[in-house]
Amino acid sequence: MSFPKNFLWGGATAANQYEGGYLDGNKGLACSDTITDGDAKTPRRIMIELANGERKFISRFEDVPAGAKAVIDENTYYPSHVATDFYHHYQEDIALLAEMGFKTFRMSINWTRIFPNGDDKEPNEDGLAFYDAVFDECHKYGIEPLVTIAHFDMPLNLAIKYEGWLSRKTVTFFENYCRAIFERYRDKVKYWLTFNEINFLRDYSTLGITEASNYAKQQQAIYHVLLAGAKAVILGHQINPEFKIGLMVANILFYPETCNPQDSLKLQEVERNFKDFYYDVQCRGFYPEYKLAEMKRHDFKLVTKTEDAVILKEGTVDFISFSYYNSAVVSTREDATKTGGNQLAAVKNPYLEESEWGWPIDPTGLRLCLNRLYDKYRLPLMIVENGLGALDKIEEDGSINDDYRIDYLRKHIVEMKKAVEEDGVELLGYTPWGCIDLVSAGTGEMKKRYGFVYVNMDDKGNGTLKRLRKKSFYWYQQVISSNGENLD
Ligand code: P53
Repeated sequence: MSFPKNFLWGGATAANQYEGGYLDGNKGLACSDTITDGDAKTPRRIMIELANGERKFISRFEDVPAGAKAVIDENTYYPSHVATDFYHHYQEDIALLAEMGFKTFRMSINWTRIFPNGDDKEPNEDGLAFYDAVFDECHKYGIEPLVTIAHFDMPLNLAIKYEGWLSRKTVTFFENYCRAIFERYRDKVKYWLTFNEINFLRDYSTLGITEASNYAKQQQAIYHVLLAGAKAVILGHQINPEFKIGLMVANILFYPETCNPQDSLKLQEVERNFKDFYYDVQCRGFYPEYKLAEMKRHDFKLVTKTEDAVILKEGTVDFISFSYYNSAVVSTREDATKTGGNQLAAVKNPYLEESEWGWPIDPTGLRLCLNRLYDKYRLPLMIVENGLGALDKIEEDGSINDDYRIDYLRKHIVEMKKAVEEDGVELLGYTPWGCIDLVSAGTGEMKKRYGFVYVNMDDKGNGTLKRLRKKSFYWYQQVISSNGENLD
C-alpha cells in the first residue's frame, strides 16, 4: 500500500493573508483589514473608536468594549491590504503551483469581495468574476480548488451593525453568501471547508463581537457559527450533491505532563474544550453532554429555535480537515515552565525541538492525530495546514536553501505515510501552509515564512513582490511526482 493514485498533494493559503487588493473590485472592509502588524513579542493591534468618539489602539485579543468598533487608522500599516498580492499575481502564482505539480490548491474566498457589507441584497459581480478567473486558471492545469468559505473572516459592517456572530441575522447573511458562491461555482469547485480553525474563533476580528471574553456572548456566537456551518452543508448538497464539504479544526495534540491522574483529567478537559466539542457537533450533529453540563455550571442557556436540532443533525460534514503544526503539554503544576508555542500557554516538552518561533516540532504527533480522528469519527481526513515558519536567507546567487523546511515537511510526510500504509487511515490530501510566502496570522510578520516560493516583501510592506523558487520548491515537486515515494 502507498498513497492512493488520486491523492491531493497541494498547498494552502488564506485570502486575508495572501490576496491583498483590499479595496479592489468593490471589496468591502473585513475586520482582518483593521489588524496591524506586530512581531513575536509585540501583539498585533486594532484601533477602536469608543461610543464617545475617542480612538485608541488595543491588542487584537483584548476585549473591544461594548458600543465600540474597529476603525482604520490612516497612518498605520496593515499587512492584509497588499499582503503578497495574489489578487494581481494569481496567474503567475498558479503557474508556479502547477510547475510543482499541485493536484489541489487551498485558498479562501474573501466574504467582503462577494458581499462588501455582509448584508447586501445582491452579490458583487466584480468579486464573483475574480474567483471565476482564479478557478479557471486552476483548472487549466488540472488543479482542484479546495475552498475555505470563511478563513478568519468577518465583514466589518456586520461586526458594527449586528455584533457579528452574536446575531442570528449573521447566520442568514452567511447562508446568502454560501448560496451565491455555491451556485456560481457549482461546476468549478467540489471541495469546500466551512470555517477555518473554528476552535480559534474567539475575538472581535473573527467573531465580530464586543466583550468577546464574556462566556454567554462567546457561547451564543459559536452556536451561531456551528449552526451556519450545518446550514452550509445542507445547502451545498442541495445545490450540488457531488460537493464534499468539510470542517476545519486547529488540531494541536495534547499530552499530559506526567502519569498523575490529575494531569490526565486536565488533559481531557483541555481536549474537550479546545477540540472535541467542535468535532463532535459537526460530525455527530448535536451538543455533547459535557458541553451542556458546562453551560449549566455557568448558568447559561443558549437561545435556539426548534428547527435547529434537525439542522445540526442533517448538516454533519462529509470529511474532516485540520491544521497540525505542533503538540503541547498539559500540566497541573503551578510552577511548570511555560513555552510560547501558539495561543495556548503550555509546558515545555523536553523530548522535542522547537522552531525559531517556539513551536515544538512533533512529527509523530501527526500520526497520533490521524489515528485518533479516524478511529473516533470514521470520516475521510485531510491535512490542510502543516509547515515550518522560519527565516529565509537569499544567497548572492539568488538561491534559498531552506533545508530546515524540507526536513520538517519530510518528517511529517513520513509519519503521514505510516498512518496511511500501516494504520489504514483514509487520507484524502495534504496541503502544507503558505505554499507561497504570505503574512503570518499570529504575528503579522512577513519574515515568518512557510513557502516553497519566496516573495520579496518585508514586515512593513516594502518589497518588489517578485517570486523566487526556494530549494524546497524542487524537493516538493519530486515528492509530488513520485506520489510521496521519493522524499530525499
Ligand atoms: P502563523 C495559531 C496556532 C496554530 C495555528 O500561523 C494558527 C494560529 C493563528 O496564528 O493559525 C493557522 O501565521 C491559521 C493560518 C496561519 C497558520 O496557522 O501565526 O489557519 O491562518 O497563518 C500559521 O505562523
